[in-house]
Amino acid sequence: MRIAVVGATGMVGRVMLQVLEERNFPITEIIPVASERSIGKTIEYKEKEYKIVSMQDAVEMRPDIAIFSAGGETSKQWAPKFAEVGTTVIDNSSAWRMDPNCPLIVPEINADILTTNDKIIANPNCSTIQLVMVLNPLHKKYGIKRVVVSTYQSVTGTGKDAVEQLNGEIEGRDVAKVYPYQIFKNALPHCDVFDEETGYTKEELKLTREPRKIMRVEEMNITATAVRVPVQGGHSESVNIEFENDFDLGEVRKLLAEQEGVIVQDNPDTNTYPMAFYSEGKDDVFVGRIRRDLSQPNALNCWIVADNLRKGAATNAVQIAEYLVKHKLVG
Ligand code: A2P
Ligand code: 11C
Repeated sequence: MRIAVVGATGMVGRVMLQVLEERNFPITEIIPVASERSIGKTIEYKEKEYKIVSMQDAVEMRPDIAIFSAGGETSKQWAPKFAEVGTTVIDNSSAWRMDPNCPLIVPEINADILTTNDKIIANPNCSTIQLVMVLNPLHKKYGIKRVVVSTYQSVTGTGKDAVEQLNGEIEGRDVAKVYPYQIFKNALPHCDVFDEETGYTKEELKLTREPRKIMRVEEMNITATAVRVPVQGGHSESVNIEFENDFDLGEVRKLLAEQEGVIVQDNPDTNTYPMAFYSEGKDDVFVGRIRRDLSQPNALNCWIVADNLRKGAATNAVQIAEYLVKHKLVG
């Protein structure tokens, strides 16, 4: 496969290259792409240096797959140009996710809908991916009625400038602010921009809309509050799930333990629960603090953590590419 990585110098792009390398993805040519200011610089892949090329040059090279992680505007403008020359785009931005013509894929859940005609495939939002990895097996068994999710999101979700803001504030350096306020020693109930009509942030709306499309359910109600915290390892989520039917806690743990890509870490006796710090660099979704909601029948609370740059972004995108190759849907 000839693979273009668009946004190769960014937070997700760098992890993308790392994940492709680790999983030994069958690559004959890697084409790193970034903004005009990075053209000519080099990027390392499997201990070799590769020159960063422009978008237009990359389109003309007609790669088999282009994995995009360079923001929504870049995707809107350039993904169709790649698709036109026959490249399959796997897009990590929010640009195409809710487009009815673009599949929104978490491979463990709905990769079976992919066909050779899908030229722009959307990778879901990071906080959505870790949520649906836990919701889906439980929905299949008990039917989910309503979900209330509150997130605690790592600064890596905003990009490299946000990590620089946090580190600068920790070290007492004068740094450019990506967030409207200091993030060190703070918690901002503000991820992505506000939607004027509803008062929710775009991140909160993604969390309410994307799971229904991925899980192919209309009737599941989700409400969300997304919060940025001074953390780098991964995103955490406090999740309350109300089911149509009653459940057995032991069976819930068993269903989650059996779900590929999910690891249950849940033992109050040993202080065992998922934590952002320990999720960093891992591809799994971790779930713990699984307990009945004592205020409501058929409901439970849990705590879900994942490395937002890996399963939340790069790993999920590479898994989609692996599925395309395995099922001969590309190239
Ligand atoms: P560059 O490093 O040249 O700015 P992050 O999300 O960590 O901030 O990274 C964003 C990524 O998207 C970077 O690789 C960045 O490249 C790339 N990028 C930003 N704007 C464009 C653009 N217009 N065309 C191509 N790549 C872009
Ligand atoms: C965050 N979830 O942590 C975002 C990052 O729609 O792909 C990814 C935004 C997106 O801020």
